Amino acid sequence: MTVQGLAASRIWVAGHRGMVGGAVARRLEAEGCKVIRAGRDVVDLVNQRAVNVWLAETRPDAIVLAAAKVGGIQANDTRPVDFLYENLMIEANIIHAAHECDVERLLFLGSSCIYPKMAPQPIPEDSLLTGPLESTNEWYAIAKIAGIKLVQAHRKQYGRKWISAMPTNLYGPGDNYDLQSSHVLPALLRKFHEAKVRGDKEVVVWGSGKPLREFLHCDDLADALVFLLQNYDDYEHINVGSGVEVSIRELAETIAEVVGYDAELVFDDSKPDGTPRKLMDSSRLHALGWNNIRSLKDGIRSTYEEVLKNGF
Ligand code: GFB
Repeated sequence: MTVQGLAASRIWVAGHRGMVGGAVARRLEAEGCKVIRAGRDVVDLVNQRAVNVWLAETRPDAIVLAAAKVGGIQANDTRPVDFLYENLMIEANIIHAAHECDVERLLFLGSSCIYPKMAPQPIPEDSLLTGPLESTNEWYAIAKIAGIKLVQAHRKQYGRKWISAMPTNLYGPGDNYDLQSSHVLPALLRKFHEAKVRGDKEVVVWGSGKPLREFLHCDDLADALVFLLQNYDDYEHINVGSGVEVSIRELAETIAEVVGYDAELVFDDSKPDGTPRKLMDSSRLHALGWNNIRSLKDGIRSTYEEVLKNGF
């Protein structure tokens, strides 16, 4: 049984098929860990009994809980049951089974949307539960807040050395490029690429283009998470952001530059803007000694290269 420096530990990455889980699995393998992967055909994460049985047989040293139902603003806004129910079930089942099986370390992943819509900016960890949530993603946010609390409850009642990290808006290889359910960065990358291929004069951007967002490459997140598994053991969740925010209009302009196509931006105000601003205060993480962040343009460039090679 090992975990301390992580090397040679057996770590279950729940959600390895997703963008974040995939990045975490790659990063842990580079650290010398044995990564355990289990697809839906092996264990159904919304079924408590199935998770209990599988985990009791598998007995990992640690779990990175990256499995979740995720999506962009429209998916969140139109499928509240999926985002609330599935996420509650997945996290509760895994966390409960981890306790039953006495798993030493667990890292739960949340999201920056857990914070109040009008939280102070940059958003410190202690602004959690200080005000109303943004309505387009309150379902997902409530599920993720419950996950943080479940981890804290296990620390408090059973002394578990389990932690939670809250990443900002993410992008990178393995992202979802479906234009209805994706997040803004992959959506605009695809829209600009297809506009270039077709020679379109316009690209449609949802909302006003004014909301501000912070973006982090999933490989940078994975690096931060490995750092946290090695260096962080605290009751409070911890923010993981890049510290750089851009407006959606600026994001579209940067993507246009990377793709190399100058189309007119048409703003579709029938689509929601969501939270006006969502910049996280990641100073606690930086004070611990992690600050390994690539620039947004470099990250978009390598992501675009990847989709040109492997397709959307
Ligand atoms: O990335 P996104 O879907 O999610 O949208 P959130 C961010 C902003 O980009 C919104 C605008 O103001 C969108 O209206 N936008 C412009 C677009 N064009 C597009 C487009 O083509 N597609 C998309 N998707 N957006 C999500 C939450 O919020 O962030 C989740 O719903 C989660 O719960 C995730 O927390 C990180 O940043 O608004």
